[in-house]
Amino acid sequence: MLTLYGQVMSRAQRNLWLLEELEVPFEHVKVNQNAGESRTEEFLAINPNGHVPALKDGDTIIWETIAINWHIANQHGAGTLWPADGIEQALVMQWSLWMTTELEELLVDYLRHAMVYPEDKRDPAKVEAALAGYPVAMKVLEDHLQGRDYLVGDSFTLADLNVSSMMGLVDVYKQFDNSQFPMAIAWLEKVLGRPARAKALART
Ligand SMILES: N[C@@H](CCC(=O)N[C@@H](CS)C(=O)NCC(=O)O)C(=O)O
Repeated sequence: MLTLYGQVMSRAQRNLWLLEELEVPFEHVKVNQNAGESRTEEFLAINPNGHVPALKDGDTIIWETIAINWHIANQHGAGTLWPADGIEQALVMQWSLWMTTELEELLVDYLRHAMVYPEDKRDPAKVEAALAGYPVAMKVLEDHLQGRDYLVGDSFTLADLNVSSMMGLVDVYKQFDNSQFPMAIAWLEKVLGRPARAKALART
């Protein structure tokens, strides 16, 4: 039995959505990072970085959302969400890492400094940087999605899930000007509408 640590209103949403897509049974421990629960001695023994999520599979503990999803998809999604073809596997990883390196920090900075942090802790420079960086990354997505329904191949894969889940977290993408990105937004709203994501969101 797998154990997933992390509440749905965190990056753990990425893993919860995948587990629901693949209908994998798991125990859900709703560690609340906002209440300091990812920094307890007990949780630091699970993830020494003090972050959620983490996954326990037997004696193995895995952290980092992309690595967790890679493991789950390899074990339970081979030939579906995890493509059989080696080139497509590389492209799934390309898009997953693209999100974490090109867009994710910028979205998180925006969330923190425009929405979550109290006024006196907000840094307007972070908001400015996010507003400047968002269209640059989104143009890459928009250009790639011309004539395509999904990021890799012609069906929904782990690439679509890993990229869209972070943009869908509290609908952060709606905070930006998306008028130049119709294909990307149509793709995003299609994949975020999947029933398995709704099941993950219900795990509050
Ligand atoms: N790169 C990591 C980031 C994990 C992360 O920063 N998690 C946040 C929640 S989304 C967290 O635990 N924050 C609380 C803390 O660091 O104390 C991943 O993708 O798993």
